[in-house]
Amino acid sequence: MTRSVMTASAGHQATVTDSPRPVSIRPDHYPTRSSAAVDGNGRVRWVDRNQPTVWTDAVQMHDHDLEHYRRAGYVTNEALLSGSEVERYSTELQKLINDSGLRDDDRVITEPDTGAIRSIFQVHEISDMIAELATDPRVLDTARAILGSDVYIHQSRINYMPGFVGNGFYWHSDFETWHAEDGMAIPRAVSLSIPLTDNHPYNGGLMLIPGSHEHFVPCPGKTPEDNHRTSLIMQQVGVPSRADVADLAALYGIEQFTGPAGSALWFDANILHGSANNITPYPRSNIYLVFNSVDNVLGVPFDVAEARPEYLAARDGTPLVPAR
Ligand code: 6CS
Ligand code: FE
Repeated sequence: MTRSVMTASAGHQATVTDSPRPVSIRPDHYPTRSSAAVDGNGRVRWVDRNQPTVWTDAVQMHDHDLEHYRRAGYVTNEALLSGSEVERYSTELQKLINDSGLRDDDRVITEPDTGAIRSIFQVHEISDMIAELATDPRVLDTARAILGSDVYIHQSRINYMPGFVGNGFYWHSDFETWHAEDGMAIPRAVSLSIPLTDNHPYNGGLMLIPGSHEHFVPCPGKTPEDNHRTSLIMQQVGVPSRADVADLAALYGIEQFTGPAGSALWFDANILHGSANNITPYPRSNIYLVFNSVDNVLGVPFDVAEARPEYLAARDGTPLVPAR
């Protein structure tokens, strides 16, 4: 919709387009939220993934079974980090959590009920040690084998999920948010989650629906302005309907990633996942590094006029160089 306004300065007519959504010139292969297709029963229509999950023909990379990743949309590694590396990174995490200078930083998300730190975003720019992890060949070779190109960090974070008060993350596809709110065109991105405390079934271990990465499930609802101010605490828009979660779970079942500190979980940008609250005394603190292909750099968001801040979604696609 366009309307004419008198500009204050020159007093001449100007035309302002106040379309509520961006005019993205790129085709939207994965319409969601306000552009989701709905059938006669009010159910959204799933969109088949029309891109590969693994973009090379690699079947194995640094102890990762990429055949499993293709099929299930995720793969684990028993021991990516050594015992001494786990110690070093755990000390780094504690340093970050105790850094009072970070407290008022927008990149720090706290639990609303207790004020405990829930997440710290853009940790690869805050901690050199975590930045190094991203260029470690065990990590970078695997990300490049999955995405089939040079890669850069789209997002990094630590999810602390503290004992007793760590709230979980409701079912979602990361890509659905990154598409709608960050302008990521296709799911050519992969997340690496490295536990630095043991991940158990009972302290918020990540649940995944294997195979769900093959279906893009549009989410109902229109994206509120500055959605990230609430979605990173309790995501309400950008989550699939219960009927869709139930259908996917009936189709594929639910699996759970559990593993000792130093193990690893790689999961596809579009796989449906979530985690329960942690009421045990044992924190579930994991580092997350999200790699995006340099051929999939962010553009205009597909469902909001204003892109999210760069600490949630990097817009500089300069490729990572492997540390040798
Ligand atoms: O919105 C995001 O980018 C974040 N939200 C969730 C629930 N998972 C991915 C990411 O950390
Ligand atoms: Fe997520």
